[in-house]
Amino acid sequence: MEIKVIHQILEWNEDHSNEIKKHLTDKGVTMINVMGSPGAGKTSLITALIARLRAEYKIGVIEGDIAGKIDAETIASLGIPVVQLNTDGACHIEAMSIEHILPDFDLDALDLIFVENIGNLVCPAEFNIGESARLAILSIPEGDDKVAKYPLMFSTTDALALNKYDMLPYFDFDPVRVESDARDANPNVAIYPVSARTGEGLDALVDWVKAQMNQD
Ligand SMILES: Nc1nc2c(ncn2[C@@H]2O[C@H](COP(=O)(O)OP(=O)(O)OP(=O)(O)O)[C@@H](O)[C@H]2O)c(=O)[nH]1
Ligand SMILES: [Mg+2]
Repeated sequence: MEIKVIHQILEWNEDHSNEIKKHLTDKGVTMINVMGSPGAGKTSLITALIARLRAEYKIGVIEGDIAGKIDAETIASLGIPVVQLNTDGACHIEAMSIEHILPDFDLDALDLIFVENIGNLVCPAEFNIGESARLAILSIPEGDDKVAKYPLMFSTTDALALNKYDMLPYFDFDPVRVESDARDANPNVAIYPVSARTGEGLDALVDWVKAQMNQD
């Protein structure tokens, strides 16, 4: 599959986020903004969710990376429509770029778009991109202090996936501390211990995604 590469437009405008959200709502498309550190498992979790949702829903993916199209190739190999956004150094995706990319999808034929944001816990949280909901991923090897150290990411997310739960026996990671910090930052956050590798906990996360779709 030929993979289109789009380069980020550096123009910030919150109005564009609102316009995108309205446009997607009109089209009946739910967009999930997936955020987390490099290597937290964003692509792995998106892939695992696609496997569980694709029989029921038509899914597209926007892959954000500073450079390259490795993750887009992974998604394309699944036969899922994907556009790679290269930000050329910027540490987040902006609404303008999403607006520029959306015409590449047949929105009338889609139910759900996953956006894999740039890997870090800082800048992506500052920019609305027209998403229906945010899914932050924190993986066990990153440490249980990250919610406290990067509050904006966790206070603005709708759901928090604690990924690589299969690694819990090997790390000093206290899930109780993380849940407590996450609920202090955001009392409404939904928290899902999951493993993209073993499939543990994914049914509940799938249900969360479906619940976002039913809100549209
Ligand atoms: N043990 C274990 N490994 C995982 C899990 N999820 C992902 N990994 C591994 O973690 C590594 C990074 O996963 P990716 O899905 O590429 O992470 P990412 O967040 O998309 O990374 P970037 O796009 O580079 O920011 C890969 O080697 C995955 O196989 C998991 O639940 N358990
Ligand atoms: Mg990735």
